[in-house]
Amino acid sequence: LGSALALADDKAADPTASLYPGTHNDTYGAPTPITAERLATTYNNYYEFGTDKSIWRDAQKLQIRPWTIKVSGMVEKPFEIAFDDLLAKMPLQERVYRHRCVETWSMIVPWSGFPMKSLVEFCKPTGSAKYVVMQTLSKPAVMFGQKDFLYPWPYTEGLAIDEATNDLAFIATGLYGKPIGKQNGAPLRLVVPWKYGFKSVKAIVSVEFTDKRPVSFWEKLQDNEYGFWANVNPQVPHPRWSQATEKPLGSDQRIPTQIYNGYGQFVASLYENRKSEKLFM
Ligand code: MTE
Ligand code: W
Repeated sequence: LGSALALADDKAADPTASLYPGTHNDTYGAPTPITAERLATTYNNYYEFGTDKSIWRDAQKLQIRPWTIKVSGMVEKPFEIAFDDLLAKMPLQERVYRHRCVETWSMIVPWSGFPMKSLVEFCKPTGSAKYVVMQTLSKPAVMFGQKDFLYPWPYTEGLAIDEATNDLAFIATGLYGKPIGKQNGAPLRLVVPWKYGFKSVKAIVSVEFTDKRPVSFWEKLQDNEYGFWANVNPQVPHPRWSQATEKPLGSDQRIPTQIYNGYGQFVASLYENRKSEKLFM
């Protein structure tokens, strides 16, 4: 009973719960079948809490209020903003997206949040900014995975500005019509559904604009296996496994993987002038 009460308190204490799910937007499709909530919230990749999929309990120890996001680099004026203040300024929407992990599992989930484009505009980058870099909180006392010095913490990911301002790029603050759970990246995480899941950095505390392409977490660790662009392509195998098919969470049948994870009509044009790059790993 004690823990049930604590859980209820936690929910009641979330000052943003009534905002969800936000306005439903199916401009980018309404894929089915939606993955069971229990699966999407108990099978996670979040190396800060360990390398297996069952980190959801440990992730509950993370404190997400207060939460500050620092905006820096090539912007008109660097600033910090509290998550709740940012959320109040952003147009909340719900979008159902496919998600494809580089390890070949996949899911279809209803995210709530706002376009990354709205965040970029709010940050007021200068004309010379070419990339946006996002980092996860650093808190080894709770995120005990960060004590493992073999990894280049904090988790870092980046997008080219034209990717970040493509309307498909999303910042998720909710999932299944509620504030997003800690295991899925609370209070805010990136969602770029045409790329492998590792690009979608969780628990963001900093947004930096730069003219130099950043080196992301997995790229730093193993650049021959995980590149910067990481667009989904069934025809380009990972060096150690095929990317031709995927296993939806909760299903025992593999299905074909689609180029750009099925979002080519919205994003393929971003790469017209980048054909010489390693776009698909
Ligand atoms: N973000 C951080 N900070 N740490 C991580 O380990 N894993 C990534 C991405 N974002 C990861 C992260 C990977 S590989 C995937 S597939 C997705 O988160 C998983 O998101 P989910 O747990 O919400 O399904
Ligand atoms: W992944």
